[in-house]
Amino acid sequence: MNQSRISNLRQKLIDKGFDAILIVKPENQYYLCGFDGEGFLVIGKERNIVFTDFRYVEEAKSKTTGVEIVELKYNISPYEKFAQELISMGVKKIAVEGHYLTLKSYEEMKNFFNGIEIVSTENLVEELRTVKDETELDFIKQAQSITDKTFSHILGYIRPGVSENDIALEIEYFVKKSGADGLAFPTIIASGPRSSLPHGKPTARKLEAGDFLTIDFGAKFNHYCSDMTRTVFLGKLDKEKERMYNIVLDAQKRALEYIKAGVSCKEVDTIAREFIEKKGFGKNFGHSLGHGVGLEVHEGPRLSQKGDGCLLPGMVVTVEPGIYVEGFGGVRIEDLVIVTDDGCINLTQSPKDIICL
Ligand SMILES: [Mn+2]
Repeated sequence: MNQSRISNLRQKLIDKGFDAILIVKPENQYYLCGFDGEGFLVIGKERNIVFTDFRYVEEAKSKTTGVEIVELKYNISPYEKFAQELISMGVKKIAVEGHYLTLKSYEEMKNFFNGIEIVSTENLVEELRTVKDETELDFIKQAQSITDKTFSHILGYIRPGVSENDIALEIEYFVKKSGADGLAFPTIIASGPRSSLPHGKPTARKLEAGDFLTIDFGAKFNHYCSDMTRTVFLGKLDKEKERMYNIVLDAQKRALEYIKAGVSCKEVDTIAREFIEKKGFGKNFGHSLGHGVGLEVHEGPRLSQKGDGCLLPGMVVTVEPGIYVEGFGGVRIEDLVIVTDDGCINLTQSPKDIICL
């Protein structure tokens, strides 16, 4: 499996005229060879090497496939070591991850890479990662299933007087107890007037009757993330809040119905956005409709007005319209779906009809 990932990347390198690529981004290293320590990965035309130090050598040997392990010693710059290997591999032109390599590393690299041309590239591995294979889909499904289980648990915990921090803590405990590696990202909890903050961090605020409560969280299972948002209501629902909720839900349903392989990423965003605009809340939906999810909670493709390209079967994306009214409250509903040839498979099982607690 990793071998086909490496050979897909190699083909891209050959097409672009590179002899090798230096991978520094951890998720890309893990994706290509299973290495999850600290180090560097070089993919060449014939050899692939993980460079790491004593702390990770043993683990790297047992966990990786398709790569040699070279130990980095403290008395030599890693870039000097790479240069020695690259020269022996006959590398003349190497790609680096320009969106991830620091300027300091680049300066150091230049000192040792005499006669090797260094070219900045972006997202070569991330592009491969947008389409998931069966193993990846299975891990994402399990991550989302833990997320759904946690949501149903947390509904029994939410009541006036409980703080946002309490809820966040209970979510994290339950997610880990359920077999996840941990959270996919720090949980977003925004209640009452704070629910108009699209990415509100939990605070000591205690819930009150009449609050909207937005909970956005996910689990990580075997390195793969899930992502879900639900907005619930405390007490007797008022008409304006119910109307807001139903507009968001309708916008999401429209986008979900539209999704299938071949449609443009930008169009999916437009479907939801135009609906919300028509209902008078255009300026209150200030973020994009969705994003890819995998080893990172935010990855390609982007479902936004800036998104380019089309959806492909096996992509995993969120669909998460929202309306946020300053000082009043906000609603977001987010599901996670797998794109298929004729539609999508919704992995999110948690209920979406308005929940009043
Ligand atoms: Mn999301």
